[in-house]
Amino acid sequence: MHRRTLLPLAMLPWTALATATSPPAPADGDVVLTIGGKLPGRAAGAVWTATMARLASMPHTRYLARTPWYGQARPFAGPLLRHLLQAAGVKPVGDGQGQLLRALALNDYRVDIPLTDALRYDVIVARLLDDQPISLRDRGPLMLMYPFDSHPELRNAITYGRCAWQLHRLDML
Ligand SMILES: Nc1nc2c(c(=O)[nH]1)N[C@H]1C(S)=C(S)[C@@H](COP(=O)(O)O)O[C@H]1N2
Ligand SMILES: [Mo]
Repeated sequence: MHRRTLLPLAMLPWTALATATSPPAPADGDVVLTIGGKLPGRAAGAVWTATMARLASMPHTRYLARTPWYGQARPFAGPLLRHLLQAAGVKPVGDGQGQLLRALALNDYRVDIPLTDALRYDVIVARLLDDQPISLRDRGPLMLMYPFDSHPELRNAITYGRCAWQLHRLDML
């Protein structure tokens, strides 16, 4: 018998549904991004959170980027990572050298990113792909993206691996 899940889905946070067969898009009021970890001047455990509506209200950077997993170059758009970090209270020490940001994804993928990447490059938290919201199935709703097309030196496995898709949290280590 074909049976849908018996869990009271409406009561679960949308993140719990990321691996369900028909994942719903996050609702407007849902927190989609949390920034935490070592935030200078903030209590341990303090976090900055954003709903999709808040992210959507911020200035966006848009560029074409070719990735191995999407094949051809496609336009990505979203707030600059350094602006989000600034909003969250992340302060680079000096030029940020040696500081790491841990990106966490809904599928438990995690990757550590040098803070200098965010300072040097227009890394974005992409929320639009082809100018449309990115479905969970298409690796959304948020994805770290690097300007691969304008910076050939970024086209390597390490940097592609830093493009955490289904991104939901960033922690300063
Ligand atoms: N959430 C999540 N993001 C991820 C990964 C992953 O497994 N989960 N793999 C990384 C790696 S190593 C690469 S090269 C690219 C593309 O991975 P894919 O080919 O498995 O899609 O996404 C990166 N982002
Ligand atoms: Mo990779």
